[in-house]
Amino acid sequence: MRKTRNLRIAVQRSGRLSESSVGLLRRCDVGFDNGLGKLRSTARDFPLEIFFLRDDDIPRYIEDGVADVGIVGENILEESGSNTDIVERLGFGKCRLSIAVPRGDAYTSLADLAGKRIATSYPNILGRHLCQHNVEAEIHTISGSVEIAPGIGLTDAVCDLVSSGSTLLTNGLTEVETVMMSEAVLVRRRELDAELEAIFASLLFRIRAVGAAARNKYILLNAPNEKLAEVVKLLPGIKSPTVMPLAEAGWSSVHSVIGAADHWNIVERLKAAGAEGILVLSIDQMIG
Ligand code: PRT
Ligand code: ZN
Repeated sequence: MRKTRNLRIAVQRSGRLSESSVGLLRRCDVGFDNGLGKLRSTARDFPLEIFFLRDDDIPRYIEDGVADVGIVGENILEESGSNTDIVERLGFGKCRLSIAVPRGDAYTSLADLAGKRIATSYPNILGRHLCQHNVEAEIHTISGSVEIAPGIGLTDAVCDLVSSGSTLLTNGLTEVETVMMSEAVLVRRRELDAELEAIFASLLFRIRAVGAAARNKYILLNAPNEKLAEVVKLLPGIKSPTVMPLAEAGWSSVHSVIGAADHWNIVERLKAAGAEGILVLSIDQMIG
């Protein structure tokens, strides 16, 4: 009997995307061992092999056919110029690639950087951005601690990833321009044979179900029947809320799914509308 092949997925070994990438696969019920220092692992209950790599290497590994799919920051993908396809935005590792200048320096537009020196680990993205705006500047490519470059007199500005902004702040820099927004994405090699394509479709089905679950909450509540119409109006549900009579006459139990982003707002309005015993639960997987 022919052994089923494994789809090979590349994830970051250790860094900002590692925990969420591994967590996502685990929430898809893909069980594997990722002990410290492990470079690859075979899933126990899904035809998947996981490669743990440096994030910068992931696009190349996929393009070269060493891995089939991967989880990587859009910033890395864009910088690599790789022709892998983004299949899904994953909602973690959110940041932006921004230009920053020393606090107090006059800045009105990108044109102010003409002839200036800019330190970055993203020379390709920055180069394209400057070119699009017809600005010629000198790009200094450095691989780490970009934010110290102006302070030590190496450059006039930086172009680096920002999330909270505290690194820029502590280094006396002000963000003046967003070059790109980024988050972790699921990417794939264009050409997959039928067998791998089918495995990928199953994995994607699970990833989407986990993603949808994370964006929603399951809500249960009791409401007196005379308030039911008002309560139900606040609850869209997947199709519409489930309403069932309680053992106590005159009361109903209402079940529904609501967006996680503003669920507190809805809960407050439900309470004000007469709902009682409101329970809000996390969802593991949600298939529309
Ligand atoms: O070893 P390996 O090469 O795999 O890892 P790495 O050190 O190159 O990458 P890592 O783990 O730092 O980041 C992996 C990915 O996380 C990046 O490619 C981005 O897609 C994403 N990400 C999200 C970030 C940030 N947020 C982020 N804030 N990557 C880096 N930073 C750095 C930034 O460079 C700066 O030094 O954090 C600092 C700024 O953070 P704030 O919060 O002070 O603004
Ligand atoms: Zn890296």
